[in-house]
Amino acid sequence: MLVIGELINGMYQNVEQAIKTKNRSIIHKLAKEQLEAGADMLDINAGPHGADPKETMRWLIETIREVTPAPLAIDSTKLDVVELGLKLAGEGSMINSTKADDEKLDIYVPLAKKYKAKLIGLTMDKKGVPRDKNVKCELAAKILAKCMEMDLPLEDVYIDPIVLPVNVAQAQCAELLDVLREFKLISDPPPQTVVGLSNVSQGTKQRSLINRTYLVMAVASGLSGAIVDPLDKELMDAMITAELLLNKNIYCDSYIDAYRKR
Ligand code: THG
Repeated sequence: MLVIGELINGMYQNVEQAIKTKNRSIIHKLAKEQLEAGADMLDINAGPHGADPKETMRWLIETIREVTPAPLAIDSTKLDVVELGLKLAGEGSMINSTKADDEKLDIYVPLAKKYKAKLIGLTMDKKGVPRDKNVKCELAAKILAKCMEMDLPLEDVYIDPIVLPVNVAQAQCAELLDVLREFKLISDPPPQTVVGLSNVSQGTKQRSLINRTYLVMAVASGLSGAIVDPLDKELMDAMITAELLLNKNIYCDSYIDAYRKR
């Protein structure tokens, strides 16, 4: 399971504040803590309010590089921010993300290739997030076809079916689990998948419980990666245990410690 830490996001008040005041130690701490807690990668998002997202992305990456060479997922809808992020973050980074429109794929797939980066493809296009399962599968197939056509290795591609909050789109939560299972029929080997897990609990009062319950269900439905809060220990323990029960790791009494130590 690819674990991507979500905490360096200007959506969070502490990060927004750190960006404003150039407080490097807050960013250092968030980077180190998430990796120690089991994140394989860190999602980096300059946030919704910044006046200069490129400069913010530069500052965040340079600050993170003072403490770790870990791979980074560059989370931005702006092409120039993504490209700058890939340049600064170096090999093994990830583009988060592209939509499934041809115009977007024609830019982002070659960009991923150029920087030897992984690529998240969202199953949405200009028209927005489709409700229909079949449309989601069609968009996933379209992303994969484009990557194959342009020689981007499919092991570097992750399809994101887009998790919506349970309090506004309840039926979509169950549907997304079906979609994860149906994705497996699209290609052989099946495509890798990723979700922004915390979306599911936005605006609810039981965030941690909802997040970890949904993560276990999604892992059982074949999910291969997730953008999560890795400092939520119960979430990480639930994920590790789900993978154990799905026979992905060998049982021993100390399987949680063993996983954490890799
Ligand atoms: N798919 C992909 N990338 C993504 C998402 C996705 N990146 C962003 C997001 N979704 C995943 N990351 C987060 C980060 C934070 C929160 C949710 C998802 C979150 N933040 C608090 C909130 O909104 O309540 C912020 C408030 C605070 O605590 O200060 O929930 O789906 N590819």
